[in-house]
Amino acid sequence: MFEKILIANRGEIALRIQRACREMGIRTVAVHSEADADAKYVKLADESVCIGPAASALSYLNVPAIISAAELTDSEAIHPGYGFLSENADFAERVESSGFVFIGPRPETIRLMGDKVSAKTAMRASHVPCVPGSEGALPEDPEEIHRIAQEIGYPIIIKAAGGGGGRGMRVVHSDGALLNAVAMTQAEAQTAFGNPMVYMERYLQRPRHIEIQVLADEHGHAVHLGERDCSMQRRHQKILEEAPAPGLDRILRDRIGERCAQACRDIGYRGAGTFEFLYEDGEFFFIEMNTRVQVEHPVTELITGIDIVQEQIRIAAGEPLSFGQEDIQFRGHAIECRINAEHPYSFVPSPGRITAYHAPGGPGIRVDSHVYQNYVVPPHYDSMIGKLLAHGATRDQAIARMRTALMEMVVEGIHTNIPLHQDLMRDQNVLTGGTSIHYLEHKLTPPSGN
Ligand code: MV4
Repeated sequence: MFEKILIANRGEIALRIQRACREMGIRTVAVHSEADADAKYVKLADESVCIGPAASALSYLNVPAIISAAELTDSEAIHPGYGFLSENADFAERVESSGFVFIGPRPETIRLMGDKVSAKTAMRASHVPCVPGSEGALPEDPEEIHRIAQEIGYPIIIKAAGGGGGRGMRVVHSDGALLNAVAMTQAEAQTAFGNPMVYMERYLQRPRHIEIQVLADEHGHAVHLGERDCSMQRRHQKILEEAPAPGLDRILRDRIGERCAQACRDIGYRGAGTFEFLYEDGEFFFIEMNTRVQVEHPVTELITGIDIVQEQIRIAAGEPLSFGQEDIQFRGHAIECRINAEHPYSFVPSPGRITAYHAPGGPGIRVDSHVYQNYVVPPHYDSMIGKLLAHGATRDQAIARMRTALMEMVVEGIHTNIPLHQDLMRDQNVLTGGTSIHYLEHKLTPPSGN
């Protein structure tokens, strides 16, 4: 096992990784920007290195500075967390060529999944069900493009191969709008991702967003840890996640989960990963794969009892998975509320000093947060200040525990979205479960006129 790991991230996930390391007897190195110099998790790390000014481009995305910090501190491995450099294949390559272990998949795998066209081709080859669409990237011939769209049937969606997470997409409702939409998406893709390649899919109008968590080791073993329902989102920012997905049949979950695990074996996947699906009318459609640990990983940890970050570290150290699919049991229900420093209904960021803070507790409650009283939320990064989780024997119990926890939680001095979460935990459609990806934006849109 490693003796020392460098954590190339900030905030709650930096603390989460640090906790996993401490439990495993591994020393930690925190790297931080000037804006995070006084953060408590930086002081809690065994060592810390300042890697640049507040702006992410000059610090958390500063590859030479991070590699130098690893050399300076004699670290053996680098955990990238989520966001920042976590899905950057060039970074993973630089980490490995500098003699460190990258805690994540091989660079080639990150590259394969980073290109959404090659990701889909690989998944189709492994019999993972995909959204019906073009076989690979769109051809140049306008007639061909029209023919593919006709075959799929409108509405269709044009997506950039270099996009993902909601960037570089355009819905098209008719033949007349098709070629212009393709040209516009290509131009945007060239500018945003340096890759003009686009592909086409049938546009699903009211899907849920359900993802499957997997773990795979370097010895050909792969398991799935079930699904998470992440449909509650606004502008591609998830705000609440849960596991299992309400109303999803167990047999269907095991079948799609096993397909994902088999795909991992087929492509020689290594580490933790997430298969993203759209789910509509009882069918799963693969859209993308994420090759990092995700913000919402704790809901899966709560229902399986498996520490996903520790497993990432063990896999990176070359250990075989210590359990098989038959050892994994799903117990109860877990919900995660992302607590953001923002106005609850306008979503305007609200950085600044937290003047009073009290974290909730009690049976089934988990808080993953790096903040505390007098902590100053910096304005330079995303607004998530922590995650509040509730686990219960049933979904109703998890919701009841979440309501109490939201009531107990105190964050003063800044605005947070806690009132929105309190509202959602009493929303009849949320209580029923199974709302689509459009539900939150629909709920927040005031009824117009008459
Ligand atoms: C789609 C779709 C409907 N049909 N693809 C947005 C994020 C990116 N990961 C894929 N996205 C979508 N792809 C087809 N064929 C609708 C979305 C989508 C969405 C997906 C997941 C979560 C939130 C979303 C919000 C808007 C659109």
